Amino acid sequence: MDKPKDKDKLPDIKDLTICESTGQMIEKARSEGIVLGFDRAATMKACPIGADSACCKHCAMGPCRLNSKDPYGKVGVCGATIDTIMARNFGRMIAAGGAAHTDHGMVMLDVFRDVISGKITDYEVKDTEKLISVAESVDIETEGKSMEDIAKELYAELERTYTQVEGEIPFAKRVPPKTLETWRKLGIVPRGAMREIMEMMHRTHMGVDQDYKNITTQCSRTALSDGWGGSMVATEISDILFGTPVPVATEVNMGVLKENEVNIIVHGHEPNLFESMIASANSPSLIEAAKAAGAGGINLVGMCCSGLEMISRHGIPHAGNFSSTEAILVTGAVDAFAVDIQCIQQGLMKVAKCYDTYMFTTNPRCKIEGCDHLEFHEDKPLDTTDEIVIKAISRFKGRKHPVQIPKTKNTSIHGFSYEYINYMLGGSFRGSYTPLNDNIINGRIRGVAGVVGCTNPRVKQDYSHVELVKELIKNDVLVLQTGCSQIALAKAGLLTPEAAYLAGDGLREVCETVGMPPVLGLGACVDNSRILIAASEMVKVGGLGESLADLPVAGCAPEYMSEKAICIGQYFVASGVYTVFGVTFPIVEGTAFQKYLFEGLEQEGLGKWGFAKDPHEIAKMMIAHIDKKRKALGIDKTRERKLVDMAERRELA
Ligand code: NFS
Ligand code: SF4
Repeated sequence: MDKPKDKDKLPDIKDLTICESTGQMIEKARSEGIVLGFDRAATMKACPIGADSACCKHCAMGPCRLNSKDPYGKVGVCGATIDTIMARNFGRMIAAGGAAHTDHGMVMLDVFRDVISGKITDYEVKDTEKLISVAESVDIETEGKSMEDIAKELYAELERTYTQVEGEIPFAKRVPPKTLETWRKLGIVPRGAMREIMEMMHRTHMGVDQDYKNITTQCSRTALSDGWGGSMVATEISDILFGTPVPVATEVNMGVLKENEVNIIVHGHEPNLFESMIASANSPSLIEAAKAAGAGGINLVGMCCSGLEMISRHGIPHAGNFSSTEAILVTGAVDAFAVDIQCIQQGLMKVAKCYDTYMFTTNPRCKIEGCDHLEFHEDKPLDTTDEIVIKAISRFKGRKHPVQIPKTKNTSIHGFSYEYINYMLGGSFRGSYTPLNDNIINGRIRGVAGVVGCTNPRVKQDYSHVELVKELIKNDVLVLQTGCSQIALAKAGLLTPEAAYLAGDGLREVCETVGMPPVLGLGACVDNSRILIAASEMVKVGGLGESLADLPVAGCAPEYMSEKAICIGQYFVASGVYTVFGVTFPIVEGTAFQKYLFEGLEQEGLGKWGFAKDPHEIAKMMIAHIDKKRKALGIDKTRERKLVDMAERRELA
């Protein structure tokens, strides 16, 4: 086991996380000589040139490193300028991030096809209402047709999301007309994701596209093929197969582990594995086996994004976000840890070994050297998931490590799908986003913010998420959440209706009337597509402009770390949303490419990027943007009047 070099030099735990449970486990790990990502981050100093994206290794004439202090003082051996180098790197991040989401979405579509053809029998079309509404949204005639025929037609149509060589992807039909018009003008309506990602990789090869603006155009097109393509298909098909979420109260944090039960954690991104784990964990014979081994039962718990899908659909407890995945193994209480794809740190394996936790990779795309691989097949899913439960029971029976489970757990509510928000606001007979628009227009709600994305051990875990969201709701901004960010806020207790007391007067009034939290959990990272659909509905309902770019909304990933997050950021920007990132931004400040991303795109009718490290600064930027949009819509007046207090009134007189 690699020992931390000098224990005294390691950062203070209170600077690493605001999550008490994770902090306790970092401390325990240190005392046992186990190194977690938090401490690796402290000893692995980030390369400053790489952090600024000022280097290129696209060919063997390089690698070339430019100087971020004097970005135009040098060019690469081929003559590539700083703007070309940064734009190409950015484009490749988007290609990789988009590939991850779209490959996942394509797998969901594969499963859907095999379910409707009868090849897969363990899953079924659970939500026929959703099947019909998705089919109709892409202009499939549903009147008088059987579910099977609708499903087959929908499959054929959605396959184009990936494979279409020419023309627009199916969900382009959901884009507000004015926004779509802008995309057409700029040439960024995506074809199939495979084509866009391929072209992105081609154009960023040595000696191809060397005009940062032209590269950025393909960045937008590729990213949109994820947001309105791969990710959206992943969300919609998951809902069709496993049910559209409705709000459910559950528990989050490490305290959901149970000392006297067989604890199984699933961490990853595809709901398929997890859905079958639920079946196995509820199998009477396996529960019997667990009891025979002396356990009170089988405790199935989620982490990261697939955990978020399960929390939303089934109320399965959630143990923590990305930065807590290694730390939770240090409890010694985890009997099996099953992973599928994405955000699975290689370091997990080593920690799992230290505590004799059975760790399994299950997807052929994601194996880890030295880790047991139990491949998951959707046509015989229980073969794998039963085996995981059996292994977990055997580890429980032979537990050799003292168990130390942090006590904290928090109640929170998740599962605010686009459809549920519609119902919640409008009532069952006339579900509608009109009340939301009305409350934005009358100023009770100032605007809407999406706060999403990863946690990153380079910054204090959860801190920026929580500070940012608190400030937003205090200023009457309704917050929508996906991904690891949602768990940060759930642990802080903000995903409950009671948290409305932290909101500004206007937002609080709306929350109390509807009985909703001021912070709504929408699901996993692919479920950012739900935010796009909700925003499109706001445009359609009217009164807030004609395109997505007119809406008083903003987005943020305050602790991002992955290429997927960059791709999400770009598709929000290309959709018309001001999107602010924290931690670091892969760019040299003051360059033409930076100006283009941070200002130029907005002038073309899209959204724009922003960057700041401090959550309060981020809040200020987002609120200023929301106010700017309100002003442009002519709805700022109502709000200003509301803010004038007696003292100011006297002054005016
Ligand atoms: Ni999304 Fe980041 Fe990973 Fe999910 Fe969590 S880290 S970009 S939230 S688990 S993908
Ligand atoms: Fe250097 Fe140009 Fe090769 Fe990049 S493509 S490594 S900048 S020579």
